[in-house]
Amino acid sequence: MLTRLLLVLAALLFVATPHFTVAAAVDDVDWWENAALYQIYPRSFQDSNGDGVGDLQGITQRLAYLKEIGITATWLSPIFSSPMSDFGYDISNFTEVDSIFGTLDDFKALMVQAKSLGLKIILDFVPNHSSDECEWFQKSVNRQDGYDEFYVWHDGKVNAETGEREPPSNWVSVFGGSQWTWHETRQQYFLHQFQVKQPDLNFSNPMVREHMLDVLGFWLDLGVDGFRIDAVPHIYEHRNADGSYPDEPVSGWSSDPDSYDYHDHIYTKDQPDTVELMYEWRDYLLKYEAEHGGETRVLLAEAYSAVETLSAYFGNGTRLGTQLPMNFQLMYLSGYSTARDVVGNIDYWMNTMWANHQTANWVVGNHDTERVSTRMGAHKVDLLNVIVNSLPGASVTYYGEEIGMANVETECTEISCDNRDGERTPMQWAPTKNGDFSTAESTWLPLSTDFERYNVRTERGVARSSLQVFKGLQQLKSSSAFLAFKQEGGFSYEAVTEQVLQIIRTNLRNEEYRILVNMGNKIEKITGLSNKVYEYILVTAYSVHRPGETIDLSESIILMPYEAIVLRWLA
Ligand SMILES: *[C@@H]1O[C@H](CO)[C@@H](O)[C@H](O)[C@H]1NC(C)=O
Ligand SMILES: *[C@@H]1O[C@H](CO)[C@@H](O)[C@H](O)[C@H]1NC(C)=O
Ligand SMILES: *[C@@H]1O[C@H](CO)[C@@H](O)[C@H](O)[C@H]1NC(C)=O
Ligand SMILES: CC(=O)N[C@H]1CO[C@H](CO)[C@@H](O)[C@@H]1O
Ligand SMILES: [Ca+2]
Ligand SMILES: [Ca+2]
Repeated sequence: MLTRLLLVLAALLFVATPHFTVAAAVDDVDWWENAALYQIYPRSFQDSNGDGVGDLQGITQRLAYLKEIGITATWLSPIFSSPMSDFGYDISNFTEVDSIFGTLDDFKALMVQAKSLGLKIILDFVPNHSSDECEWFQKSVNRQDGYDEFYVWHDGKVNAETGEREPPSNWVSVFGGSQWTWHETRQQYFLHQFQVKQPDLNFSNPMVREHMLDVLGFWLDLGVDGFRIDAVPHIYEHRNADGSYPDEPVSGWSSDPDSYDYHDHIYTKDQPDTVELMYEWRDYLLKYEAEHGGETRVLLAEAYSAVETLSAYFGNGTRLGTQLPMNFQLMYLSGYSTARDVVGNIDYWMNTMWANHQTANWVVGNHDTERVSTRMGAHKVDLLNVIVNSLPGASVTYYGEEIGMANVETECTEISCDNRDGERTPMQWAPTKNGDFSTAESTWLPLSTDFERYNVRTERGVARSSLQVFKGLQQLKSSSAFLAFKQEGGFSYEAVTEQVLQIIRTNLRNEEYRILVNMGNKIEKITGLSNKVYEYILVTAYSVHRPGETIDLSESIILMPYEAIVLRWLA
């Protein structure tokens, strides 16, 4: 019903609107609104010096590949100086490149190559905490002038019964255990929402905020196109007027008092000041743009928060905030999710974010989440890639998802023992030694055992491989009908059966694409989708059709299990 209404509106607009507004409408889409974003985990993309760990020169060598597959911008997980206790999410110097990744000159060379290819570079920005080895923390420990209140320190409280000192509150860290750790030198507790080696900065301190703006400025001056802000909901904590910290209530989701899920995080997540901070950072970027020119600089925000909170991050009518509060809804799908489930997860975002701000982005995975192949099954990888690249807005691909990489079973080593290692293994470039990731004898994490089948070089030569499907999708994503999503009736989506998702993309030039995705393991026969004749233009491995074949949708269409196709109306 909704579909039909939108199509009728589109048809009406086509009649009533002269052609020049078409161009104007398409041009109204700023680069980030429809971007194909790609996350690189630098340790695992390409090793250039044979030490078994990826690095900046390696990324530079591989930038042409990103261009080949149609990427607009890539964001790099942290490349900054770090003791690597959380692989770079524990930063000891925010304006220095860690030697394992190379030098600042390597980064400058990367920027030059990216600019010459027309690729945008986005850096990870980790404001919530620094490493305990950061000079700022050392100064704070020693109460040096100006740094005394840089972090969140507290004396703790004395237990009336035992007379012993206890942490200021019952807060549990994201990785388990108390958020408060006693510091012998300073004789106070410090707060850490993540690891002990990641003390939280005090964002109520204007000096901290200023230092962080300087960090943004440092990298902007080197030409970066924006930042992806880590762990946004954790930046502020609630503090009572008397300086004490309130306990968090039990959530009922976990029986282990040391696990993060044990409490409802009403005082340590999504505090109101966070929204204001997003506006402050965006203002800084806007000022930078006004002074230096060039294209829009973006802020992506990592926030596992309710969509209403994300909506406030985006802006409120008078203030602008982060352009891309990341949407993880499609990451929550499982192997059992039906097309109707998918629509529910899409609705959750669209009903608020699209309705209020006409903005959307779709994340498939990241370095904290099992890969699609493992989470949903190898036969669902292409389906997810089709869905995120067919919906309006920006798509966010985690490296390797375009070739269908799966999680790898890893064992603890001296270098790493993290339950997230399985989705952080080396990129699979070719069916040769170490997948052409490194010339080392061994790599920091092992290669997948099936890299000889799932790798870039092999998939380049196989029609309908995940890589070929992904490339085809990027071509469509940058075409006129897929860019016209802000126009009335520019898109629609619905579950036409329990298992079949349909997405329609149109523009005012009367072009129309229909994307059909069969999430189920049964053959589906569908009638009444349309009364027009279409051409198959993109097919996945499970399809029995070829591009160029036609189909009359006034009759019926048959979809094989796990088949996804893109049809174009032959007007
Ligand atoms: C970070 O490194 C730069 C360059 O080595 C140095 O000038 C600066 O003082 C360092 N900053 C901190 C906070 O350690
Ligand atoms: C954070 O900094 C502000 C401003 O310097 C200060 O008023 C506040 O007490 C500090 N908070 C903590 C927990 O130290
Ligand atoms: C938007 O947010 C700013 C800063 O928090 C606030 O001052 C302003 O009143 C808000 N505007 C609206 C329309 O809510
Ligand atoms: C997805 C993501 O970036 N997660 C990171 C959030 O922040 C913590 C602490 O900085 C990291 O450990 C996660 O990897
Ligand atoms: Ca290396
Ligand atoms: Ca914090």
